[in-house]
Amino acid sequence: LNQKGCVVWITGLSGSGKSTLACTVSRELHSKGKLSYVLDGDNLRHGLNKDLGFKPEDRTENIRRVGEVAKLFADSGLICIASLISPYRKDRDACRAMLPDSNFIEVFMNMPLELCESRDAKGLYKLARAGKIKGFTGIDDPYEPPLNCEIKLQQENGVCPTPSAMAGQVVSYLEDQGYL
Ligand code: GGZ
Repeated sequence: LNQKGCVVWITGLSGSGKSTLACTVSRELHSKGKLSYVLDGDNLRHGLNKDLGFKPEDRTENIRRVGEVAKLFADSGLICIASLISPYRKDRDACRAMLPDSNFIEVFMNMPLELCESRDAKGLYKLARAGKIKGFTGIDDPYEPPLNCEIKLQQENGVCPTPSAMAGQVVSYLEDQGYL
């Protein structure tokens, strides 16, 4: 029985493809007979974290809580996939510090702001540009890229890899590390 759990922490701008990747990795793992669970920032903000907004201290608390829950899932032997903007390096590092080091796998969606903004699925960038949302990550709130992430996903020759190609990279990494 393979029960080695871990946390796959996906960070990046709104619209960079975090939720899609989380979902695709989870489905891929399921097809390999491996249980995983997705903790998605936007979803959790409707329940566990519905008391939190987007001020820096609220984001920090949001990430801390998700980090704690992810740790519980990993302790139980699951692969826990967390997808949150998690814009501040110190908050992500604090989550990493909760786990034995190799059990925290940081995945950076290194997508240009222009690409994320052009997708604008919910029209939030448009609102942020118009000043109707204040403190939007990438517009008037910072995103601090990881310095030492385990996996960096990005465009090649100006083209973003497909979700399934990116999920493949994550799954290969998990295989190499003995999680599958
Ligand atoms: C960033 C915001 C904001 C502001 C609302 N800044 O792409 P989405 O829309 O569907 O998901 C984003 C979500 C971000 O939640 P997280 O919990 O991942 O953020 S953090 O890790 O920073 O705590 C976005 C939407 O909420 N959203 N206002 N001001 N994203």
